[in-house]
Amino acid sequence: MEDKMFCFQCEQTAACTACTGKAGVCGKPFDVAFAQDELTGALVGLAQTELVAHKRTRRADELIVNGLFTCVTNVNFDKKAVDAITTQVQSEKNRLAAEAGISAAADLPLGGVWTDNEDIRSLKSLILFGLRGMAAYAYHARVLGKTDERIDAFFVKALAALATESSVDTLLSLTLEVGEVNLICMGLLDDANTGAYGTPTPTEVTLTVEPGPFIVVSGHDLRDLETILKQTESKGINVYTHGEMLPAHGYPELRKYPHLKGNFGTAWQNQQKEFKNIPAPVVFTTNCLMPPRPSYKDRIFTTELVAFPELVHIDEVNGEKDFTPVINKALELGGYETAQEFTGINGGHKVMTGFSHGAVLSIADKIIDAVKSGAIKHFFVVGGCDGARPGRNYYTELVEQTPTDSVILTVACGKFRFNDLDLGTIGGIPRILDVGQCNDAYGAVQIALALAKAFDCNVNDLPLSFVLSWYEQKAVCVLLTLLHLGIKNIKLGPTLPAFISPDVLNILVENYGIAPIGEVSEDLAKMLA
Ligand code: SF4
Ligand code: SF3
Repeated sequence: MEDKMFCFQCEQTAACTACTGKAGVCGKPFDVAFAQDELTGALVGLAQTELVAHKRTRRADELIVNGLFTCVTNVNFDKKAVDAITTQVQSEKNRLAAEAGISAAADLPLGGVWTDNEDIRSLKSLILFGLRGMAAYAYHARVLGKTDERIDAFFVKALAALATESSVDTLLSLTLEVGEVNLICMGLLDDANTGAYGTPTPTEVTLTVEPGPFIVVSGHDLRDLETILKQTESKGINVYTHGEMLPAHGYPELRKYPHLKGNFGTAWQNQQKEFKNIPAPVVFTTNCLMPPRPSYKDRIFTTELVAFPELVHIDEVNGEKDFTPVINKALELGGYETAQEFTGINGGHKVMTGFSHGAVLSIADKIIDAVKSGAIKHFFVVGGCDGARPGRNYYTELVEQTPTDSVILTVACGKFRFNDLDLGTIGGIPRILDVGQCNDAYGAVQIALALAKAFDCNVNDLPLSFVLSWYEQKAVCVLLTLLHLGIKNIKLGPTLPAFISPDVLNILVENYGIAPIGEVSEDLAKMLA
């Protein structure tokens, strides 16, 4: 095996080009990168075999979702865990081929995609990374019992196209189809989450941690949080959300647990600092896990597809998960002796969440009146991932400088840059509305579409600007959804993806007016013009 990896799927990629050394900037070692390429190649082989056999199986659907999600940035650093999925994928492929009496398609050597003509490579990367992001959403919906035939069939079609398709036009339309199907997928997850836990409503969340044992739960998986809340009931253990789990506080069926107390820490890239010597266990239910430092390595637990060598992984056995090792760790560490008044990035002691599309649309009349009276003159959607690059201060500065007659809708973990700011209210409507996790971009889209309907215009004619921050592949599929919806003039930062070739970028600029973020005051002036 070569000892040089190739990975350029996230914003953090080395020199804004590609991670090509013995480990990625994220800490992923080259052998894991190779294992992920092999897994992806195996998924392509499975998809091609399914197409030839004219047959999909439940097992194959599940393996495709798991395999794609496993390769998302900051999810799985464990070669053994990745290889185990590859073996399952190959054996399902061979089983299916034998059953259908055909020969199984060969696994795709992914190296060929990375060295293809730059436009083909760019479009195939957009498709593959978009699929990986979408698979994360499909996974969370699936654990709550929701699947959709259109999504599972599309995974097969798009994966197979990575091996068979070489026309730029066809790949371009497939890229937009990723966005179209991802809209269905985010809608499915919205249904799954609200079906299980109710419609989120505005909720204030404290950043203070009370004395005594506690557990921190990070990631996107609400069912894991619910299981932990149930298993810690009456045990004198408090539970705090972290990162993308913050919006969980908005859901009535999760908020009802009195020991779901507040939120610990900020966005993922601060975890190595914020978890230093933390007197409590932390459970990672999805991305974004960073290689744990020695001062807290013994208290990090993973579950679902998240894995890191030597960490305890909580498995599902017969549909049940037992978080006893986490509970015992919480009791052993004991938490803080006195209440700790933590703050957000800007010094705020609390944040608000729960402004789901259901909650916002329930006050649609109030919002429409505020627009008609001129009290609200502009909406911004400032959403997406957070990350370590200093250029991300742009998002804080932008939000701080937005005019007082504007409202900011936000989703995903980029909000931690500004969600503790007190920007006041307009006629009782807070100026910062946290719609939820990155998948709740679905909700932001529903709000935008409802406003367009109320004003009898197109979303692009609304006084509404999209300013996105990206880091990993879920942001890629959300961006593709916005493009599929025809949303124009999106600003994207902090840097443009390394996998977008100049020609593909030109297409995006010409057709959608997509532009990199620039200087805050200039960008604001343009958006408000
Ligand atoms: Fe590099 Fe990002 Fe790939 Fe990690 S996921 S290896 S940081 S490009
Ligand atoms: Fe953040 Fe990882 Fe992307 Fe769900 S948690 S948005 S970076």
